[in-house]
Amino acid sequence: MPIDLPFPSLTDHADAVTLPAPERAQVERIARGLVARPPRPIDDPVWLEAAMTLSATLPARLRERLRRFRHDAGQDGMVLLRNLPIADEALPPTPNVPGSVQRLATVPASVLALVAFQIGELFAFREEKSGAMIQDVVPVPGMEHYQGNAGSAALTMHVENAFHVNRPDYVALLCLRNDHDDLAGLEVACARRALHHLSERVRAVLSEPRYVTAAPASFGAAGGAARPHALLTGSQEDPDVRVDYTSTRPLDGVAAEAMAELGRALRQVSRSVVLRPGDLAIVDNRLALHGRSDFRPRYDGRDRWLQRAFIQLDYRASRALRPGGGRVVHGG
Ligand SMILES: O=C(O)CCC(=O)C(=O)O
Ligand SMILES: [Fe+2]
Repeated sequence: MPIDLPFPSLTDHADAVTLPAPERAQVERIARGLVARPPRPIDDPVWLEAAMTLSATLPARLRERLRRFRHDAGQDGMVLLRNLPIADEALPPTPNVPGSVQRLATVPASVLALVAFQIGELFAFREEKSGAMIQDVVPVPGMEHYQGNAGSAALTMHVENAFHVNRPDYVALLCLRNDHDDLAGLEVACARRALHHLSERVRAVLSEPRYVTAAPASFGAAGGAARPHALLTGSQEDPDVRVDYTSTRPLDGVAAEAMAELGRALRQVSRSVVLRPGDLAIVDNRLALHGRSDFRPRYDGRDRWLQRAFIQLDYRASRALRPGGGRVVHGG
């Protein structure tokens, strides 16, 4: 006999959940309350604490869905929440400067923080986007070919901050605007699906410390010397993955072949999701890589605009790199 729940589960189509209107309205009320309540600077510990507290008042069915996702990110290693409130009637022009972040609370930034706090701890890196908790992912003029989120050429598949010992467990991307042509696809490729396309021999090579991943230039000397690591770790039948197809380097020819095989397998199982305004993709950064297809920005204030947050489960694990117990990881 199934146990009676006080509420029905949100209907789930594979890994996408569309928030019903009453839930959307409830999320919007909470977010607006958070915007109205001083202080408004997002990175102020008082604001972050209020966001954490209010996240407990999100609709029960949404919290249940997030709880299940945290337990198991499924075969795709991601969940897509649709129809979140982003106050689009009040949306300013898409920012177009490098390093753009959200400093003051807005409805979308609050929604992102509220959801993030129901999964784990919101955190950021001092060396990236000035350590802001809510960051803009926007195309920047002159950076079209940059291998980072300011670019608009295809962004190669990566585990976020793969070089870092305290890399995010989850990357959350909330869409405020899509590109003019509805072309930009968030690509997500999960190791769980890719594994079936790899031979035992290749998996064995990928499980050995035959690779190094460099820190991005922005991390500078703080990145330290890259230590050899495996691309697949943990359970042999359900491993974690750690690779960035721009900054991970194999240490020998056999390792290089295996890494290329993994790349082919990941491409075979990769899903492209064209995010619509109000869509929030949360990618399990231990199980899945992500990237982005190319698109054509116009720099007219209506370009593609995502807001991004990083989430960590074991907050204690990064304590040594978070001076004063704050949410910003220093160096690595
Ligand atoms: O633009 C995107 O869809 C993803 C960009 C990205 O990889 C990131 O912001 O971490
Ligand atoms: Fe990324």
